[in-house]
Parts: sequence; structure tokens; C-alpha cells
Amino acid sequence: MEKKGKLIIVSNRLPISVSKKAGKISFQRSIGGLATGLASFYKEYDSLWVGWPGIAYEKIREDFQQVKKELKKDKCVPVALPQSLVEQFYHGFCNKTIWPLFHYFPNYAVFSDTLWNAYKKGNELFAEALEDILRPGDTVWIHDFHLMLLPRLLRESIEDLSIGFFLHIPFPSSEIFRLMPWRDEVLEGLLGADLVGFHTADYVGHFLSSVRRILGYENSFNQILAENRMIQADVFPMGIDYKTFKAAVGTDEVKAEIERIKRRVGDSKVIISVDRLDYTKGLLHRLEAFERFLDRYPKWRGKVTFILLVVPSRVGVEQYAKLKKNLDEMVGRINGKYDTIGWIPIWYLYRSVPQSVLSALYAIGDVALITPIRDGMNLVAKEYVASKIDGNGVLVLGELAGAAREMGEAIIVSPLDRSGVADAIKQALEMPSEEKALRISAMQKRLERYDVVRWARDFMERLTHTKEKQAMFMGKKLAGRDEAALVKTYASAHNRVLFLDYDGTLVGFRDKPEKAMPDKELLEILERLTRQKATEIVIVSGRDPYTLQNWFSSLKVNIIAEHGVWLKEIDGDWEMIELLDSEWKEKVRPILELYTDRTPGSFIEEKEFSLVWHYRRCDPILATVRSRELKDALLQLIANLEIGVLEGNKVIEIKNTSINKGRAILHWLARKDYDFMFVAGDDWTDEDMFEVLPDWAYSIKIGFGISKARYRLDSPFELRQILMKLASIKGK
Ligand code: GDG
Repeated sequence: MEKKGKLIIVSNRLPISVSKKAGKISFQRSIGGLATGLASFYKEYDSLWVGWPGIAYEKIREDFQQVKKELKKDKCVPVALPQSLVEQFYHGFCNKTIWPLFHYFPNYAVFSDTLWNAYKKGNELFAEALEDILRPGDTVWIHDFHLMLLPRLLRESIEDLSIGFFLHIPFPSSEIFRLMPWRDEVLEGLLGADLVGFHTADYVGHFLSSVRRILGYENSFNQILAENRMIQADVFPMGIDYKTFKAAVGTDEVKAEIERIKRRVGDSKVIISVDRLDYTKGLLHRLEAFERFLDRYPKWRGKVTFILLVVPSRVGVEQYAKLKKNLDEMVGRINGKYDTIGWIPIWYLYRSVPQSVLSALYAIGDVALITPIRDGMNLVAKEYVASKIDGNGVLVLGELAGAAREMGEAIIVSPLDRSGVADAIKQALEMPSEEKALRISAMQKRLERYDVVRWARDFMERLTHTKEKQAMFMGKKLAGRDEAALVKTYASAHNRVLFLDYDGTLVGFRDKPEKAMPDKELLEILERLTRQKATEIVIVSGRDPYTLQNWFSSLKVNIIAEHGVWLKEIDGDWEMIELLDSEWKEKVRPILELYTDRTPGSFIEEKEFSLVWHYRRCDPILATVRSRELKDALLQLIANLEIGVLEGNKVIEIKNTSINKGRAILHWLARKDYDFMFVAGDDWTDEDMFEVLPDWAYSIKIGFGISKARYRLDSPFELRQILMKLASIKGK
């Protein structure tokens, strides 16, 4: 395959951890799924992994060059985090603010400016480390919640990067997310990426609605239209290294482990669960459900052992210490309540185990009981299914784990419903073999197809596709040589015409349409242009004639109003471009009134030949729903009338179909042979003008989105800069 630019993976932790004992540095490789998934790209790209090596900088200051050199052999680059940031950035904002909040535990979340500043600093340190490495044309894939500000920092410092971001934890509902005082910065940070990936469609939905509610950026087809870029959000449910888990079960090492465990549990059935110690994992509720199961179904007492593997984590944090204490007590209590000579209901392991033991546990578990209260994905559920090569196992899975979205053949439970989980345990233990095999093999097929390699590849392909899409959206910027050519052509032309849309083109948008009156600067630019004899200016707007005349009465400009209904030449009166009737209004108005009453903040604007429903100031979610309903209602009503329903920028306009800006400017162009034509507009109503122009004309889309215009400018400000240049040309 063709060699591309560099691929840089960035995650908080490097896949290699550095430690130092008695002055001696050692390196420990973690064999995570992510590393496997990405390994397949190493050949195609010149790749590097950037992250923290897991030890505070102060502890390895003298050895840092050596550490760097060693890690380089594995294509890893360490980010030096000082102890203060390890505390306040990693253990602080990441684990005490984002982690609880994003897992719907707002009461556990600490909101502190000091921690937030450390989070910013941590992200900046990553950005600095990357600035030394990255060059235009490179691809960066940033992982997880520790680095949500990094996409923007990189976007601002290095041009022409492809930036992907993947969130491994849930993205919460906007109602939860907005509790974070720094929500705007976090969203802006993420929107520095080109592609933002999540495990499930729910998380994508929550992200998009947060972006819309908090920053006001709209989206369609998971594409966010921010000020001047398109950002894609999408679903990539992370897979596992399926082949390795499947193969492990057959190895001698794992077989020996299986035998060892079997000797301990005897004939009893085995339920397993594997989690990091965390309040999101639902450990206490799970134990209570197991207790209820033993209460309700006494015949199972003595015949089932629950192997509860809990991996120590975040030791020293208050909530975790408390959870550990409660867990110890609960296990002790339940075991005390039921144990007999020769049978202990819960076999509790508080430690991490080697990979071979983990595989043996998966293989031996008749049931895997995985019931987190929230979990981004949960790979353990997938690993268990992959390890069930004999098909003899049942997965009981909590509905709030991301994995539940893909693993419909599991017994899906509500993790807090103790009775429901107790019954699910019974159902699992008593499930006929054929049913077990069917369910497991259906899940295995999917896991095999969409494994971690495919997941990573899918993400990377989507990132490339997004970059191509952006190029399409962007059009060609009117700058540099093109701009110089425009000015030159203008200067040498004898009959020039400039068709200028008003809102969003000559001025930015305001809350209320009447507030957007022309400012002094704009009037001056237009006035200077009108002094050039060879130039005609035509303002082409959707607004009503009265407002436009009021605003431009001091200038020698021509005006086309209401999208082409009315025309007023300099010093002339208003005249209709084509004859129209407007009786239809009486039928449409009551519907608009109904929707205005039902949608706070919306209002109706009445023009002579059209009615407009404005919803810019409404709650965006409600407005989206209502505007769709309104369109449906109108489309049914107008089926037999000569009118159309058109959607503009936060407006729905109903008007005669024979009117459009394109027809109006054709009418104007028929009067003379122009040798310079210039049209600027920002929305779909202006596309009608772009469409009717000859190829050589200058058509310019202001802002962002697919357009028929030849060129693009980012804002009314940029258009004014060009108009000023044209206005300063001497002579004709
Ligand atoms: C984040 C999200 C999301 C566990 N104990 C031992 C051990 N493990 C391995 C498992 C599994 C991994 O750790 C844990 O999987 P999770 O899915 O919980 O992943 P995390 O990285 O903790 O969390 C989570 C995930 O990212 C991926 O996007 O699914 O929702 O929170 O692979 O096998 N491995 C060994 N010994 C253990 O004792 N060797």
C-alpha cells in the first residue's frame, strides 16, 4: 500500500509503562486491544505513539534521555508529566471530574478551577510534545477523555492535519454534560478534530445535542457545521482481538489453569465477573442480586460458585476506598449467610491476574454476570463470548454497558433491578445447551467480523473520507491569485454588475431581523462603489421592500426584494417583476399561528407575497421537531396551490413557486451585455442566482456548505475586504 504521512497515536498512557525501583529503570509492556488494533497500520504509515509513561517526571528526570531512547525503539514518545499534574490533571480533573460526570455520577464529581487549570496544562504539555513531531499532512488519532482539549490545540498550531478523536467512555446526556462549568471549552476542544468517534449511537446523539444546545452548531447526518468547518461524528463500537482470545483457550497454559480452578470449584456451576474496582461497575448491586438469587432459588445453594475478580484501581481515592470496604463487608456477609462445609458461594479475588488465568476464568464460567451501572463499552463481555469456543456459556449483560447495543443475544438486564438480575441468573444457569450455543455463536460471528483491527481500520477510513467531504464542502477560497485576478478583471471591465445578498452576506445574523440594519462601514463601501460609473449594484434580498428602502435610501443602489417579487431601480418606484396572487395566505396563516403558539420564541413575518416563520430564538431541539411538523402540515395543504415551502437559515418561508432570486437576476441581466458579473450569497435562496450565471462570472458563497458557487469566503467580513479593494479602484 502507498505510504502516507505520519500516523501519530496519542493517549494518556503509553502502551509501555516505565517504573523505577532502587534506582533501576524498567519497562513493562501492556498488551491492550488498542495496540493490537493499531499494529496493522504500522506498515502503511510511518507511525509513533505519544503518551505518558506512567511515572512522574521528577522521578526519572536524570534518566529521561535514556527512557526516551529506549521507548523510541518501540516507536513510543514519552510526555513528561510533573508530579503536580499527575495529581491534579490525571488523578484530579480526569478521574475526579470527568469520569464520574460522564458516567452519570454528578454527586461524585469535583468542580474545581485548580483542577480545570491542571487539565488545560496537561493538554498543553501533550500539544507541545506533539508540535515537535507533527508536520502538515500528518494524521493524529487522539484517544479518550484525558485529552479532549488537544484536537483544538493541534488544529490551531499546525496546518493541514487530519485529526481523529475517539472517546472510550460514555458521552452523557446534555443535561448532565452541561453541569460542567467548562463545557464550552471542552466541546470547542473536541470540535478541533475532523472526526469524533464514540462506541454507540446514543453517545453520538448526546454529543450532537450538547454541541447544538451549548454552542448552537447545527448538524445533519452526524455532520456538525461549525463556523467554518464540517466535523463528522460517528459510531465505532470497539472490538477485541478476537483470534487471540479464541486461540488462548486451547493453549496448554490456559488448559492447566482451567484444571486448577476446576479442582477448587468441583462440580458446582461457575458464574464469573471481571471488573476494575469502580463505582460505575455495579459491584454491590450485583452481589445483592446474587444474594436474592440464593434466597429465591434455594435449590441452587451449594451448586453454584460466583468467582468475583476485582482488579484494584485508583487506590487512595476516597470513593474507591469506601467502595472497597463495602464490597469486602458484603462478600463477607453473604458468604457468612450461606456457606457450608465444602461450599463458599462467592470466591472473591481482589487483584489482577495474568492473561492465562483470565482466559481460564472466561472458559470455565458457565455464566458471565456483567452488570455495570454505566460503561462506555465493556470489553470483558466480548472477551468472554470469544473464549466460549464450546458454545457452553451465557452472558448476562447490563443494559447500560455500550456492549449491550451490539450483543442482543445476551440476557439483557437492568443492573439495578436485583430481582430481575436474580431471575436472569436462574434463566442462564438453566438454559438448554442448544439455545446457549445459538446465542453465543450469533455473537461470535459479529465479534469475529468487527474485531479491533477492523474497528481501527474503519475509523481511519472514515477519517480520510471526512477530509474528502470537507474539501467538497469548502469550495475554493477566493484568495491569493484568484483574488488578484478578480480585481484585475474588475478594473478592466466596462459594464459591471454586483448582485449582493444582504443577511449573512453583507452583514452577520442577529437575533431579530430588524436589528441587522447596515452599519456605517457597509454604507461607506457601497457608496464608494456606486461612485464608479461602470458599476451597477443590485441588493438581492428576501426582505420586504419597505425595510430595504429605508436602509438604502441614501445610496444609488438597485434593490430586488422578497426573493425576486419586487424591483426598485435607483430613483425609480417599486414594481413587480412578475404578476402574482396571494390569496393562499389566508389558508396558510392560521397554521403558522398555531405553530407560533406552540413554539415559544418563534414568530411570523408577513411579506407581501410570502409568509415566513422564524425560529432562531427557540429551543433548538423543540424547534427542529416543530419545524418538521410544520413543513409536513404545509406540504399537505399546498399540494394544489402554486406555492412552495422553503427552508432557510432558521426560517420556513412559504411563497409563490414562480419567484426566486435566479429568475429575478436573469430579468436584470437581459437588459445589457455585462463584461463583469459578481454574485455573493450565503444560503440556498442564493444558489438560484449561482445557477443562472455564466461560467466566467464570479459567484461567491459566504460561509460553509455545499454550493454551486465558484468560490467561497468565510464571512461577511471577508466579503467586505474584497468589496473595499474593488471600491478603491480608480477610473471608471
Ligand atoms: C475504557 C472504558 C471501554 C481486566 N482485568 C484484568 C485484565 N483486564 C482487561 C480485560 C479487558 C480490559 O482489561 C478491561 O476492559 P474494559 O472494557 O473495562 O476497558 P477499560 O480500558 O478499563 O475502559 C470501557 C474501554 O475503554 C474500551 O474502549 O470498553 O467502557 O471504560 O480487556 O481483559 N487483564 C489481565 N488481568 C486482569 O486481571 N491480564
